Amino acid sequence: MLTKYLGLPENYSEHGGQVDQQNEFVHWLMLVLFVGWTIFFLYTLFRFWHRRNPKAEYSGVKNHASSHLEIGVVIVEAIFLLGFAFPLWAERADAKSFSDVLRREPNATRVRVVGEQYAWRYQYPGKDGVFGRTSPHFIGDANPLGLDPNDPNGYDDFLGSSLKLPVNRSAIVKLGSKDVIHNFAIKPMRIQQDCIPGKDIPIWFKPVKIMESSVVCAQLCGEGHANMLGYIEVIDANEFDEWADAQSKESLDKRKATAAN
Ligand SMILES: [Cu+2]
Repeated sequence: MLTKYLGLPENYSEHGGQVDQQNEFVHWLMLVLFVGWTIFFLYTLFRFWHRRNPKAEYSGVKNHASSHLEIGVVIVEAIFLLGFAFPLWAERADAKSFSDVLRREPNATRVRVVGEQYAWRYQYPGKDGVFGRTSPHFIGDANPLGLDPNDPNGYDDFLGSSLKLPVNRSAIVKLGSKDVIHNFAIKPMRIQQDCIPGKDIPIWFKPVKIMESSVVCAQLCGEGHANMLGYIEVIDANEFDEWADAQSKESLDKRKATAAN
């Protein structure tokens, strides 16, 4: 109920409500701490006012009320962290969660997202569902992600200039970087993860409403960081399948044409 006062963008993912709830818990705790500390501060001003205490007292506080309160705060924070935040994060990023997703939804969307100074690029695995191998050796103007032309798994892969996803289907996004550390963030999806050079880091979420929004880089990555803006589009699932099939076929046809020459 507090969340509507936090100025959060509308949520478009299945798990987003839990993130907002967590956010709300933390804000309630902060509110309690703020009010508590303010009351304590005012009390101290009054209690130790110099006119009431012309002579300094050296023995200090003798009861343990403050220690008990501090321990109480630590316990509440531990519950938030261990009971809510860790499980929520594990559900997004643990190795087991991906096999669970694929068991539930064998047709889950899979995309590889690569950050570079200062753009996002998207590789789809195509009809076979397997990403082609990539290597920095093959990176060039016509091959920005360095797809290995000799890997058959990559023949039907295609690149997207925006992140297109079907609605109501889980999306497993594998994140990487070509240069420095970036951070893939889609606020309306309540999803965010660092992209680290040399690593493939997967994360998953399920868009539940048709939408268009931005993919932003949430890690200061250089002078063009503020312009590192991508585009996400969640569309009807049939429309997505048609689009993906057509793109995949186009890649295969192109491949056949080059092979024939
Ligand atoms: Cu960046």
